[in-house]
Amino acid sequence: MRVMVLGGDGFCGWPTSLYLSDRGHEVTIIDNLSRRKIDVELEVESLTPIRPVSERIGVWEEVSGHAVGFVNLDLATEYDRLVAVLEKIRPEAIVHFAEQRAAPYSMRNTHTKRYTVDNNVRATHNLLTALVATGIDASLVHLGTMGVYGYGWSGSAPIPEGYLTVKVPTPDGEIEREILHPANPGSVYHMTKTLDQLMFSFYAKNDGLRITDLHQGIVWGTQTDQTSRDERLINRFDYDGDYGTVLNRFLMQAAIGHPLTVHGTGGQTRAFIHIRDTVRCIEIAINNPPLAGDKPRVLNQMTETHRVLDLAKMVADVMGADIAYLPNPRREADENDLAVRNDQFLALGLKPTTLSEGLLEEGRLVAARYRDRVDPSKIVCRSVWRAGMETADDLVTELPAQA
Ligand code: NAD
Ligand code: USQ
Repeated sequence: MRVMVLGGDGFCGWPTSLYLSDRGHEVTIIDNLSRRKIDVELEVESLTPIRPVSERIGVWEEVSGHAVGFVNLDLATEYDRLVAVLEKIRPEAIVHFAEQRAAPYSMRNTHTKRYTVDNNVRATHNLLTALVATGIDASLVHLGTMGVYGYGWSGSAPIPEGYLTVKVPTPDGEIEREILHPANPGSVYHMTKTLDQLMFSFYAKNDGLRITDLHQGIVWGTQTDQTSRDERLINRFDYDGDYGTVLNRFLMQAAIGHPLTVHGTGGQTRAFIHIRDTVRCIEIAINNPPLAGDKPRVLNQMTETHRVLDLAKMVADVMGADIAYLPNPRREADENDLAVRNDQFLALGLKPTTLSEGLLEEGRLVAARYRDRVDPSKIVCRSVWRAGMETADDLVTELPAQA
């Protein structure tokens, strides 16, 4: 298939591009490199030394024999170029990762709130209108988030895949309707994903676009079979307080001898998926598109749920770290239950990679190898959900000596 990977230079997009390329798909990456620019703005770098995009694409061709295309294009602001690229490539599938994806960054200040909405909503809408305008019948696979549902809204009832069947009282008795699960975002970033869902719903209904929305949990891990073929293909690993996600942060913290930064009591339960499963799920999704006229297909892309404190304890046990309980910079429940259905991916053949000591060890090795690249002043999360909320001071000021 000819596949366009929007956001293909990012943490999920890069390994997905290589995986699809390895599987024989003709891949073109579209990316405006905004994520790399945000690193410059935040004065932080990926823990792993990612190479410039043209170099990593060149190395991939060298080691695999497969060419991957690249177009530097801003989906949110360069609509005419987007149309021209779509007309040139005429993709059969489009994978859309290209959004500002950090909840803390989206809450950092007024500018980042506005940027996140402007970037994400316009990027998605430009893509949808460009598909309609060009008449290109590509199936669209979008990366959404488990966070559109909120966490624990339905108590112990498992979160369904996108839609909820409700009973509507009418003068003639109750009727049943299937509705999008109520949106319950916990950050400006998560809010943009709920807005995406409405746009998908409209364009599927009005224009017959074929859309799959993958409600993905927190991705952890770093490398895939493809990115580990050459050090210059290494995937990014975010560890800082805005972009680092919880399990990868704990692995990095344990590897450098930093206490594990649990927010509040650590009673938050979240859904997780390993990066190796992310790339497989994307291929499953592009191979199983909905039909024109169908409502967007929603799949929960996660394999397991864990409480933050349980993860911290597991990492502390395996790797020998202390746990620090820090003031939570987010407005979120101290504790929540979370049960999630993921029947569709399982039925389509996903064999879940679940948390294991082996994979934690892989994370530790990556983190230990590049520990000298860590800036300890970037570890504590300081983007607060409301002005005046308390945050912790740095827990260490210098990189602890190697154990
Ligand atoms: P990332 O920031 O590493 O990658 C996103 C890529 O999109 C970056 O390379 C960035 O430069 C590009 N991009 C952003 N805006 C763009 C625009 N306007 N035009 C062109 N390119 C643009 O993020 P990620 O972790 O790879 O996440 C990818 C997608 O998956 C996101 O949409 C995110 O919401 C979703 N997701 C991620 C996770 C996770 O844990 N990382 C979990 C669930 C869902
Ligand atoms: N947390 C800690 N300590 C830390 C970092 C985080 O206790 O050092 C806690 C947070 O308070 C939160 C939980 O861990 O309760 C998860 O935080 P996170 O930063 O790992 O994940 P989140 O902000 O939810 O965002 C990530 C991705 C986002 C994706 C989302 C999927 O950045 O793109 O949409 O995971 S989900 O969480 O399922 O909605």
